[in-house]
Amino acid sequence: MHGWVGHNVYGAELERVLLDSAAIDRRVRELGDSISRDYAGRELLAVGILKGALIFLADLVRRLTVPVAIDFVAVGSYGAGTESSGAVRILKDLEQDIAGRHVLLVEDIVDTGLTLNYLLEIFRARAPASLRVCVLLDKPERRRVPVPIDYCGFVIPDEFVVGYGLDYNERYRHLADIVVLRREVYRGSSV
Ligand code: PRP
Ligand code: 7HP
Repeated sequence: MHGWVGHNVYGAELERVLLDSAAIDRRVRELGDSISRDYAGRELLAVGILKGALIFLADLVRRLTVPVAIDFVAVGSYGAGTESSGAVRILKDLEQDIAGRHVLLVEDIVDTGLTLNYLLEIFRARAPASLRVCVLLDKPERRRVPVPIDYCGFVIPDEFVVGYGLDYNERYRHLADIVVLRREVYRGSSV
């Protein structure tokens, strides 16, 4: 496990570990258990929202005890910084037809809610048998549109976090822990 062993192993841009890999692992197991119970007897289509959800999805599906297919969608909402422009669009659509399927949208973080709100609207129109949302991190203070969350890993404060799939300018996705980015790093960023 990466740790905060008396010095900043991550470099000057990072402030502190918010959730270490052991805590994440425990919570992902619990989420997997809940989802497996709820979907018993059904087959699931887990849809990961690229790229942030990649690592969470990979860990989560390995905790499921129901049959599961995997697909991905990519959307654009953020530029090269920490603030949403408000505009969301699909960059890569699903490869599978979701009509009549039990779809679970898997997301790393809900911030303003714009990304999930947009995808839920689009996917609802495709007539899935059911459509639920599983997010690892929820940052409710930042919400601009309400989003129904069926499975939530952690509620976190309004701080910019990286690691476990989450990035800042495409960096830090590979960290095993979820770590707070120093405000000085993105303060003054135009996006
Ligand atoms: C991030 C994150 C979520 C979205 C959440 O994605 O992974 O998808 O923003 O923000 P919202 O609730 O305000 O819409 P980003 O667009 O940075 O792409 P990435 O997943 O490729 O990092
Ligand atoms: C998007 C996003 N990406 C990485 N870290 C955060 O805290 C974020 N909020 N919204």
